[in-house]
Amino acid sequence: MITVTQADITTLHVDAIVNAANNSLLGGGGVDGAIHHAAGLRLLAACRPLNGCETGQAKITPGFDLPATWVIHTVGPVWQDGQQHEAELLASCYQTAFELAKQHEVRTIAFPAISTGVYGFPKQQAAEIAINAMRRFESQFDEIIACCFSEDDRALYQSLLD
Ligand code: AR6
Repeated sequence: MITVTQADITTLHVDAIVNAANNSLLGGGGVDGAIHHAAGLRLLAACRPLNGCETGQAKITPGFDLPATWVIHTVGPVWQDGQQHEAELLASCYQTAFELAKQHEVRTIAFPAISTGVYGFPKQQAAEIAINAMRRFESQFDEIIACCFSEDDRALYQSLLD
C-alpha cells in the first residue's frame, strides 16, 4: 500500500524513515536537520564512521530517539540543468533506500520529497520518479508513505497516485 500524508517525518511511527542528506552525512538543514534534532546526538555519532555517502546511494543507522527504528540516509542530486543525470540519480536514491530497507526487514517506510528543497529538483518530475519507485516496491512492503511537508506537495503526490 502506498499512502500520502502531510506530516513532519520525524513524528512517524514506522520501521524506517528516509533522510534527504548530503554527501557528508553529518547533518544539515531541512529534513536532515529535523531528523538529527529529533534523533539526538547519537545519530551524528553513528553517521561519522560511515564516511559519507555518494549521491544516489544510501546508508542506514538506527533511529535513536526517533519513533522510527531506522533512518536510511540517501543523498539526492543537486538540480543543475536536467542533463547531469539528475533523474537517474534521484531514482537510484529510492531504489537503494528500498533495497537497504528490505535487507533490514523493514515493513513500513516513509520518504520525504528528496532533492526538492534546497537541492532544487523540480517537484512534479521528482514526485513522478518517487511514485514510480514506490509502485515497483509496493508489493514488498506493508506500507510505503510519501511524507509531504506542504499541502501543495501532498496534493501533487495524491494526484499522481489517483
Ligand atoms: N518532514 C518531512 N519533510 C520535510 C521536513 C520534515 N520535517 N522538513 C523539510 N521537509 P530538503 P534536499 C521537506 O531541503 O532538497 C539539507 O541541508 C521539504 O519541504 O530538506 O534533498 C541536507 O543536509 C522538501 O519537500 O532536502 C542537504 O544539504 C523535502 O523535505 C540538503 O538539505 C526535501 O527538502 C538536501 O536537500
